[in-house]
Amino acid sequence: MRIHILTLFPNMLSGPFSESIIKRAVDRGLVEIVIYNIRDYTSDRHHVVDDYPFGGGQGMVLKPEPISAAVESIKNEYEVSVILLTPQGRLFNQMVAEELAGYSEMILICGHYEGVDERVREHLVTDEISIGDYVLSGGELAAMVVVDAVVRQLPGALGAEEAVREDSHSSGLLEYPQYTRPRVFQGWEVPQVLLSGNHAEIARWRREQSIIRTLRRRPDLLERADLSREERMVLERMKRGEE
Ligand code: 9D3
Repeated sequence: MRIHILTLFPNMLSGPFSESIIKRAVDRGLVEIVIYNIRDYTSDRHHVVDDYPFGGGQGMVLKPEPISAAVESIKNEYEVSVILLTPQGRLFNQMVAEELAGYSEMILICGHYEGVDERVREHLVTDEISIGDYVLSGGELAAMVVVDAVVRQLPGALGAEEAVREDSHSSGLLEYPQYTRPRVFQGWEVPQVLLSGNHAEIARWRREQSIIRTLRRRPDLLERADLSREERMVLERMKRGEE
């Protein structure tokens, strides 16, 4: 997979991609990440990337020419998805990450300022993504989130053990509480069941903790969670108990 990132702040992006799982995926040749400074695609003497909005109003708008020139320089004989990171895009989630992981090449455009000239959206962009309902200063952090979530989906990006763990956690429930040594820290004890050596009981306790935690914190996840008939029944009883 090849990911091209267009930004006005290329320095924001280089660091995170040189660490951890993404670095390993790059080193293994699973993904190539290329960063472009939109300013390098201006053709005027002062390298202007933004301008005042037609019709007036606050803030600046990113001009279409440099973004178009950058996109056109990247496009090749293959189909390339052009994704604008914007608060107005569709909400990013694991399903979208899996969808993007199936692409062989994509361009991520990081917006900034008050926005991007609408003609970029209309004629160059094939998809728009937001990473959540909060205001960021630009699309760079959003691009990093998208790249991280997509790259770890690529076959071979995770170690064998990590991949197996991912699998066993795809139940749609929140994770159970984890503990490590010491057994008592500042008088705070580890739940007795985890020290019992009874693996069946430990598995049962963890499952129950996952369900309770999901009910309390993310009840929206329960509808689609992978629960047995018996667990559904227990859940209904717990719900009624909370009312
Ligand atoms: C004045 C109205 N603002 C929209 C709420 C304008 C505006 C704010 C922040 C326009 C762009 C931005 C910069 N943010 C992004 O480019 C961005 C973003 C975000 O702010 N939140 C969640 N996902 C994303 S993806 C790109």
